[in-house]
Amino acid sequence: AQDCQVANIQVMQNFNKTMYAGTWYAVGKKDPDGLFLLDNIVATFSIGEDGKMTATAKGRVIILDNWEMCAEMFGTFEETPEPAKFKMKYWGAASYLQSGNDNHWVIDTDYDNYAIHYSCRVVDTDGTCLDSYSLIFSRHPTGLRAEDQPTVTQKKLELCLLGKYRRCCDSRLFFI
Ligand code: AZE
Repeated sequence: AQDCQVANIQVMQNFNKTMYAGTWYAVGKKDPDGLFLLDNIVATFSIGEDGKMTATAKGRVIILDNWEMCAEMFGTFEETPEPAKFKMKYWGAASYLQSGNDNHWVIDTDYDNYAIHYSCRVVDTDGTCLDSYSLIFSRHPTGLRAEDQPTVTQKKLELCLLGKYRRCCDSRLFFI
């Protein structure tokens, strides 16, 4: 059953950041309030010699109402006692892009095909999330494998976000 309490959200057990490293293509997303990456989102995670995870993300954004561009973003991750829960500090290559600190939780992944990311920015007084964003990642720019769809749907339900995602990212544009 879903109680939609942020504190009760199950994350990936025994998360292995080395296996998570590499490129992920967003094939679905639930937006936060305000500005966010629109589509064509590709994220690449790396593990440094110090063992710390970092990431770059690219995506289309529209800023200043009608200026469309490809945002190049960077993130560094701070570990927490739970291996799949990170604190992400992020910023843009250009100063007019967004910067901030977000939670970065890996809800589920098989490392080779799909990953479900979740970030709650604001927890409501009742313990549910007031402002969240979530990305469904695939290792394949063409989308999720049919066999991974049921798992992803189940996790969307557990995040209380079923029906709130939209498909994103014309995969052809990844290669431009
Ligand atoms: C994420 C993948 C890991 C690295 C980063 C990510 C988040 C990026 C943003 C970007 C927002 C940009 C905006 C620009 C105008 C989770 C995709 C950095 C939150 C709104």
